[in-house]
Amino acid sequence: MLPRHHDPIVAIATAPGRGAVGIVRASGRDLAPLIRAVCGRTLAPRHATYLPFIDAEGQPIDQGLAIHFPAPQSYTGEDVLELQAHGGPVVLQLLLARCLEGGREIGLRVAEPGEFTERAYLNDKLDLAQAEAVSDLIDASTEAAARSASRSLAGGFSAEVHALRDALIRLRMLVEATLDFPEEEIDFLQKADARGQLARIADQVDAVLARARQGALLREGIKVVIAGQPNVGKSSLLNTLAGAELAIVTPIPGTTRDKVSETIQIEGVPVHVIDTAGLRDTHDEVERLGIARTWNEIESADALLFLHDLTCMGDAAHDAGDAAIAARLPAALANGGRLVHVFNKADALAAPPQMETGITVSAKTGFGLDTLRRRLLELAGWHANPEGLFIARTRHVQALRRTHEHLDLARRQADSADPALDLLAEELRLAQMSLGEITGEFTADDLLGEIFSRFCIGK
Ligand SMILES: Nc1nc2c(ncn2[C@@H]2O[C@H](COP(=O)(O)OP(=O)(O)O)[C@@H](O)[C@H]2O)c(=O)[nH]1
Ligand SMILES: [Mg+2]
Repeated sequence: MLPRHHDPIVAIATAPGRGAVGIVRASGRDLAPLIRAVCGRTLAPRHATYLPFIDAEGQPIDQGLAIHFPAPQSYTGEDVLELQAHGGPVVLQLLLARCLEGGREIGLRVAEPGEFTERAYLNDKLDLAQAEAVSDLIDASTEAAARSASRSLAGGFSAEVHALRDALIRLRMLVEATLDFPEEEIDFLQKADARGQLARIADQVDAVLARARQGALLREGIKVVIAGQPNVGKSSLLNTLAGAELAIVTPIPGTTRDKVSETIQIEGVPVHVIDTAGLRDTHDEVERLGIARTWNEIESADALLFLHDLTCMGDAAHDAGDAAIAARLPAALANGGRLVHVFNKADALAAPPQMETGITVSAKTGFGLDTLRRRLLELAGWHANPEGLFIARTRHVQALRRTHEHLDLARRQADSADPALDLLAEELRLAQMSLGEITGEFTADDLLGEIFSRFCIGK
């Protein structure tokens, strides 16, 4: 444990700004001196006591509830003090300053982002996947993401990882015991059905991996960029998808100069939709900068909606404009972004054509948008029912992939004509290490620092 993990810490736990109630929270090995200084008395464990919070002269700063959670029955596993005051920024700053003053003798300092949860993790109150779920729950942008984060926090994901780990440990014990009795090596693979066990574990890893991938999608969502020539209806499409007038719509080409973005949800999956400046040759300096940004956005998109205007198709200038964009797309989508052609303004034609190469829509009437939404989910690889899903991160998906790779190598040994049990044992050990990274059993300190630094302060 790093030395900083011994300091008592304090922070405002509620969001900045005004609110009915604001909370200052402290955690440390022994907070008795702090409690005496700020509350002027001792507190019954886990009881809310209404009292004045006092300054150094004994004058009240505010009146509120104080709760003492003695170690180890607290969020962090240490002594925790929670002060619920009125939620004004000045009151809370005063209270924070008073805590720092009253806690000087015990070395109280302001907490860094995620430090409370980091302590909960270090004191075995939560494993790493659960600690990450705390932050994912706070950051959840859709209801489905919030519910899955809550499931991960309750230990749903960790339980599946632990079941895999336990199966791996049993197999490892078998393999390593056999290593100690080399004369039995040949029998071992048959007798203990080591191949069958390996195959079953590998299948389970694949199943968890598939669910984790869906969970990561629920957390991270996908980035969809709408691009095309000016006036084809890009801003209208964003507005219709979002159900709000976010971007300015006019018949004047070149209206949108900066990107406008909105996160919408499709079946609970967050979809970050970005409207961009229309792509054309222009001498307007501001518009040119906007167009350069459009191309940057396209390069990092998971999906690009290349919007065409059905009412202009066949017009030579318009078709040349579309062709010029199309020529640049392969390079811009080199990072794997998927291209979807979308033909807009179907409502303006008596008989809108069914375009085989893409989806026909009307941003004005909403025609075709359900098909478009389904296509986006399909491109993202979403095929889950958010019920029962747990939230996951790219980090977890990668760890499961590595587990899968080590199991593959182990199976190759087991299946070879002359299996080397020591190599098999080593691959199983590596597979278990990769799994352990998810729950934090084997996780480097710098990765921990990186994970917790992305939390908000006071959590
Ligand atoms: N009839 C019809 N007009 C549309 C549709 N979508 C956009 N427009 C019109 O096309 C013009 C340009 O729209 P806008 O969304 O600003 O296009 P952008 O330049 O690509 O962002 C506006 O006059 C819109 O009202 C549509 O689906 N049907
Ligand atoms: Mg626009």
